[in-house]
Amino acid sequence: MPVYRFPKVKPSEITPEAVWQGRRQWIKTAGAAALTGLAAPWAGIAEGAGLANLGAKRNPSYIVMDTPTPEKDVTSYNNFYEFGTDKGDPLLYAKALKTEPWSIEVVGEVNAPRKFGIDDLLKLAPLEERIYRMRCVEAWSMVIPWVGYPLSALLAQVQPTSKAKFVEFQTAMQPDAMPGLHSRVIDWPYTEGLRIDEAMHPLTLLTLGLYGKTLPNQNGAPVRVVIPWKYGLKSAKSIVRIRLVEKQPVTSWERIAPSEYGFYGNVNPEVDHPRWSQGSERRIGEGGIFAPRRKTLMFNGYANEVASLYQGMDLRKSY
Ligand SMILES: Nc1nc2c(c(=O)[nH]1)N[C@H]1C(S)=C(S)[C@@H](COP(=O)(O)O)O[C@H]1N2
Ligand SMILES: [Mo]
Repeated sequence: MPVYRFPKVKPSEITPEAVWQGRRQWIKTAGAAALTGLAAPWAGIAEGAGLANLGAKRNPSYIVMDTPTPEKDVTSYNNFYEFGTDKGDPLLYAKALKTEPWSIEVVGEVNAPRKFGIDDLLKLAPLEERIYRMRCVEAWSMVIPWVGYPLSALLAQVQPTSKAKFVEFQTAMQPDAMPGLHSRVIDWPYTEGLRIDEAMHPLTLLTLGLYGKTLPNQNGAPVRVVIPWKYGLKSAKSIVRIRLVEKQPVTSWERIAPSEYGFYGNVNPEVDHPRWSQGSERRIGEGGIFAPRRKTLMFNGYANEVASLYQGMDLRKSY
């Protein structure tokens, strides 16, 4: 059985506190697992076969020790409204998404606007595997081994100007492949945004794969972002255009329901959605509706890393 290797430096030197605590928890779990003969959370996918596929190296500084959600659930329980609003629709219909050729155009307040093909993106920075906790605004969560690198590596290539205060993501519109575009559930294209410091934060991942393989279409192939301290809706799938702008962009969700979805979308158990509580969540893959709910953590458990970004802000107003 392949074994998870700890870094040579003391993890407490390089690892955010929460992750480190999680790792100690994991060591206990692994020890207990060895005694009882049960598999440790990681045993099944540590250095798994898929890893070789994209050639990603696991980054031990960005791993949570929760048991990863089974790949089958990650790829069959999805929100991707372009393909329908049922959780099973993206798996059924996203096959029709045409992912080749593909490029992301990066424009706006930048000195070097550029179009990046997928081959450019795959070479732009070393691919890392990171295991992130993900939390949907609908109060369910998953733990997903993503493959990608910090979005900051892409943004550095285009040299943002001093006026670049926000980043806007626009996602693909393929009317022939996307039945959802024919009903106006949201104002297409699906548009999301981040403040520039959020976009440059090392946790914000330009994502090209999961479970070691290229992204399945239903998870936002061929390229998406992942922002683990925010509700899932911020993590735009199948991105075709990134615009750096001076003014705060209006996101698709804000436009449909401004009282329910603000620009920030930070996971916050203290600020409920107007129609339901955000205090707890159901972890997908954990025994369905009978499994005990988990308490939702501030910033989805990434407070040590990101709370400083919001110092002095009223998080009830900036939801
Ligand atoms: N283009 C696009 N991106 C999207 C969505 C969408 O409907 N369209 N749904 C969002 C929501 S609500 C969630 S929870 C996550 C789900 O990502 P996953 O299916 O990979 O878990 O994608 C986000 N990105
Ligand atoms: Mo979501």
